[in-house]
Amino acid sequence: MRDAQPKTIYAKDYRVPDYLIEKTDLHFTLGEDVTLVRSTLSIQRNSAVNSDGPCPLVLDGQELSLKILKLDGAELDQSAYQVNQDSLTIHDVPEQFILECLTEIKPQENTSLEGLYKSKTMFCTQCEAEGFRKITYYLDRPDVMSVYRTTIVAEKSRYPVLLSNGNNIEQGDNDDGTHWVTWEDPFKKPAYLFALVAGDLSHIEDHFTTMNQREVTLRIYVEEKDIDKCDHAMTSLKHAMRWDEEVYGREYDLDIFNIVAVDDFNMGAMENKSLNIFNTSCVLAKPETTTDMGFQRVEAVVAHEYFHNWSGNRVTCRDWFQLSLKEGFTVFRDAEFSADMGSKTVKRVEDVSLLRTIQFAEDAGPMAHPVRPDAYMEISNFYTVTIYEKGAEVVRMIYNLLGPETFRKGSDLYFDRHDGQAVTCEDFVKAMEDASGKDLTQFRRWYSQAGTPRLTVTGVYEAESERYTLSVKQSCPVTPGQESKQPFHIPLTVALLGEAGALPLSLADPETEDNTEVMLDVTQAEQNFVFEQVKEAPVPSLLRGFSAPVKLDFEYTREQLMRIISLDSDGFCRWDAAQQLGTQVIHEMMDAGRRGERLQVDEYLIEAYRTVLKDETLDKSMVALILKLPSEAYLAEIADEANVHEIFAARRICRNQIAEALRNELIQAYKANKSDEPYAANAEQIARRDLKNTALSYMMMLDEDRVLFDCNEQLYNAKNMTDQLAALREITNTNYGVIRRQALDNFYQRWQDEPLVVNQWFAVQASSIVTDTLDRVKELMEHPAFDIKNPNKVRSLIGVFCGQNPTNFHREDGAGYEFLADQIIVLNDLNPQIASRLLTPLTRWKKYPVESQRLMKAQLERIMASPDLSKDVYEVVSKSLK
Ligand code: B3K
Ligand code: ZN
Repeated sequence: MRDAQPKTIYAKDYRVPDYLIEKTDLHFTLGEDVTLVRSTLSIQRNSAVNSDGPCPLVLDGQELSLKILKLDGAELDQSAYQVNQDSLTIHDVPEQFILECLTEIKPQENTSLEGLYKSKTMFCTQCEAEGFRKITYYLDRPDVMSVYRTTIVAEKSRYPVLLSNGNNIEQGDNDDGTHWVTWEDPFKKPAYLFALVAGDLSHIEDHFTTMNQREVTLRIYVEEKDIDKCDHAMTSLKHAMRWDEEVYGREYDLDIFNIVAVDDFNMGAMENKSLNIFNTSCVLAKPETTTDMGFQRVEAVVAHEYFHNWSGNRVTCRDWFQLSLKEGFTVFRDAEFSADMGSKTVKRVEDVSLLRTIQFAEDAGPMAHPVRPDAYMEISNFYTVTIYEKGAEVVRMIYNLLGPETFRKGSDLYFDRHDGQAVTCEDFVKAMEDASGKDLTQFRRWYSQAGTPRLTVTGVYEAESERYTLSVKQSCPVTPGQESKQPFHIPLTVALLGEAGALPLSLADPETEDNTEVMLDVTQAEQNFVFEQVKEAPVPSLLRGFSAPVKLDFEYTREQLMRIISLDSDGFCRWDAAQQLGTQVIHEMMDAGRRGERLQVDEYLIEAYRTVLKDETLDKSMVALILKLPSEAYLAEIADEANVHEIFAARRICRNQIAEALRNELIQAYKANKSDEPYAANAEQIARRDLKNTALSYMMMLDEDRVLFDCNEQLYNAKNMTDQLAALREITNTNYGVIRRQALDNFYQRWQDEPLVVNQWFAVQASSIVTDTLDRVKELMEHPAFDIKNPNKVRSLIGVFCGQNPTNFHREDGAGYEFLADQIIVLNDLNPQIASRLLTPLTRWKKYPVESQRLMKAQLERIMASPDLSKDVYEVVSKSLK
């Protein structure tokens, strides 16, 4: 292990900083071997700390080589300070002083992609959460906010573009072939929002006039070869800027907003003040090379990072335990934005799907943590679906509890009250409480209790008294460190469906227009809700819009589910009812398989799908959503013991029988949704392509030459990447070795110069169901286009194989597990953040049959025993083995 015993940091130990840094002046000399960083910091004692005695100054710093240290102009003697692995301590300092520090760093050798590093030929930074300490000695914590002035010196021919936060205030050329630029950011910010970029970049430029008529210059910097892939990001940025003004009243606050695309990046993007740095995968898009999902991702991530300018930058986090304060809120904001830009229902279904598979699994695993964690060893491990997606659901529940207008008052109050401050989740809830007068005391448990609550609901109809009673029980499983849970405040939105549609509800608020829907406040372990004057036996439509991040059990009959699918006005509930129907059917097939009987799909499901396929009044996106069976990942998540092979087999046979029974309808849907119109990433076209490709995917189960021909034709003639990749995915899943090989080779030949498309090519192969996929993945790791130092490549090949190919990853011989452990051990040295993220599938070992458990655990133990484990990997492995 690198650090003898990684320390656990506890939220309860938070103390305000002893010192503050008023001004930060940075001077970078970028070199091909070393980079020199001169920092000049105006430091003073924090008046908020009540102590008179002397207090050493402890600055964070890692992997720095200290050259000079001066206090108020005088160089410090070595006896005046102490340097160790993680810090620089100056024993005795005055109340107020200037500290000058010269350090040397080696960005070229920095493969962790944290701090200052090189991505291909350009320099770039990633400082969140604790990367700034790899640049210079500093108080690298978000509650120390400073004004930055940054000068960058670099060779002009190699690095014509030099960028940092704020405004470019001065620049010039030197005689030695270098040039320099000075940037000044007028807004105080924590070090994690610092950014620097130097490279040979091209840009597109546009302008935005804010609601108060301020002109903002918008630029997107990319490599010259990608300049034709920036328009969508620029349009998305302008939409996001307008949306934030209209929906939240938030205006942009500087004259310039820059986005830079880099190839080597640990996550999607980073919201550095006025200089957002993006993974190329989240900014570049054009129809020929980018799928519909890719277009949507660019729009969402551009918006997300932009929205951080208020929810994150203007108002930031006091400490990293508050991470969801900015991330949960910003994800909620970007989800609402995407819903407004495209299809609301599809966006909601996608988000709920992700939550119910990935986040619920995290909540049930060894790394489960509350939305506001109490402790961590390595904060990078806490950029999780719980902090982001569950955090967004918590904000959404507040939104639903308060209603849109009051929520807006709450957010206005929050931004006004805390502008320029580093605050806590509690401050956010308090602002919402103060603005609404609503008591959120019990609601706050969503921030402190981990685990997914379960609601068990039953309904009783008494015809004589026309009364319908819903009984709701809530519980929440034990999670690491939390043995017992107190009841949550759960907003449960319901409707009652009669034969012809939703019934009026006695419990509905008389002031709202819609008297067919009501939000019930579930606050106790057991609670009854009585509806009066219910004229017929209803089918309850529960958790409408997925009103809370919970698991809900209600024993629906198939007829009841069908009523929801056919007439519920809530898109989420219709989709969910279809998922429940699919789940019931697949479970029955699995039971039959265990009894040694033939697996036969229930006619009822086929008829339901037939009705949906024929219904011309239905939205195409809804048809496509309903036709998709519950995913293997979801079926595994809801199982007590996940038998992935059984799930895979039952689901596949189910798909096969559906395809045979609905052959004509599917072919009809496929043909009817082909189109020659020019590509647009709008909701209507996306829905049509989705339906067409969902139909194709079923048709390919038929094993008919004609279908294979159509699929090949789509692969070779499609004018957009969505259709091409859908066809390639199908062919890659077939057993026709020659056709498969040919299709993959051709695809690579065609797209070899487009790294993002090559990543998709890796991913399609890594997710293939053919049985020799692991061998192919190993072979691809030797492919010239693969690079283990590039996180996108690692995610596309290793990540997809281990995380999205259950049958092959869980091979019975354990070779999948061994392969992953091998990669973790290599990546642990190169890039600990990526290594630790990749570990996730192994951490879930307790979920699988006992023989798999043994094999998975053995690999975790092997990783644990390997030398020099990073904090990142150590934390995840040690918690998993507990
Ligand atoms: N705030 C960054 C995430 C940084 C992750 C650091 N390990 C991107 C985002 O959420 O917008
Ligand atoms: Zn974010």
